[in-house]
Amino acid sequence: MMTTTADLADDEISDAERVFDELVAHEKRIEPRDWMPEAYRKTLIRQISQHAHSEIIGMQPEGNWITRAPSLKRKAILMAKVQDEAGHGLYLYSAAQTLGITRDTMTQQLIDGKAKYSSIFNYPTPTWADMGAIGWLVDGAAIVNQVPLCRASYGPYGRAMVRVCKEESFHQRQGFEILLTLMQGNEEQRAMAQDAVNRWYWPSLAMFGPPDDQSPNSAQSMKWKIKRFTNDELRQRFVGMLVPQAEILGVTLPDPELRFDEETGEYAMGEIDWDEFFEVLRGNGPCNAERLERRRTAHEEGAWVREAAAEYTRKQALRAERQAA
Ligand code: FAQ
Repeated sequence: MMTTTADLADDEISDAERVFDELVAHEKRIEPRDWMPEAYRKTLIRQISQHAHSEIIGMQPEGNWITRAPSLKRKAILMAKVQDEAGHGLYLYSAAQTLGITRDTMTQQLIDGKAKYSSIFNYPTPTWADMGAIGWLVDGAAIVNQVPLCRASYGPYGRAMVRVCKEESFHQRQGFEILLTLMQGNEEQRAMAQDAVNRWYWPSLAMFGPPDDQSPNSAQSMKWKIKRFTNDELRQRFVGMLVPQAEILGVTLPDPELRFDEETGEYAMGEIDWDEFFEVLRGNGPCNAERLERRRTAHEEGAWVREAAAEYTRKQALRAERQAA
């Protein structure tokens, strides 16, 4: 049973708040039955639902290549990967539901265009090499962002992340392997791989969110131990991971200013196009309209499945009632 602030008297709230603060301070998990500040609940619903929507919308750019994968083996792998993303969406919607929001409400917010999902999924996938670049860069960024979320203070979110990260790490390796195969191919194949890396590199850096001085949610989310690192810290970690892998692949990262700064011990990098990022967030990216339309149509076309499932549940309950009588 969920305990909300409305259930408690004022002195009980301060006791509950003290217990909450202690649990967070001692790296203990907050569970659905525990009291939590309303703002904590709201932040979690915001982040987890956006994350779930990202996984679901994120099926589309790769889904585009299932019918055109270059071999049966590649097709089977891609289908499994896209199905994994659907599974991640389901774990995440389930985690958000423990906070008192329904799946229907979240879905409605998404198809009405009122909910955010990751900027990255609003870019097109014109070539097979995009499957490699998405796996290497997008899943790579997702892992760097999500491994610390396995320690998120909210139990259902952190536990969902453990499984998600295991699967993402397989996804990343399959993307790397697609690019490696192309880079060992002919000139045209190598050019295709480099072109995909050129197009996905900057959007994958933007996935980590706005720079720290323009990230309104980071400070509070870190105090609550939902986030463990800032957006810029994780972006920096990601670039550090990519540089040696790009060398093995033989691809160039498309940032002429990228260099290791001995003094700071960090990579110095060129400026991300934040205007483009905020335009994508406002719904004006290259594929925003297409992604939402596809999701809306799929939801409408799936209405009969939801109705059939509800009817089956109703009949099962009736049968159980009759047997009990
Ligand atoms: N896109 O104050 P902050 C994947 C919004 S899963 C769109 O820094 P916060 C798997 C942010 O929501 C990818 N919006 O916010 C896969 C906020 O707006 P709001 C998704 C963004 O929450 C791979 C505002 O900007 N991963 O890739 C973005 O502290 C391949 C201000 O930002 C997650 O969701 C963005 N990139 O930090 C699937 C991970 N960045 O809500 C298929 C969990 C920021 O105030 C194929 N989420 N915004 O209106 C997080 O870690 C955090 O929510 C951040 C943002 C880091 C994304």
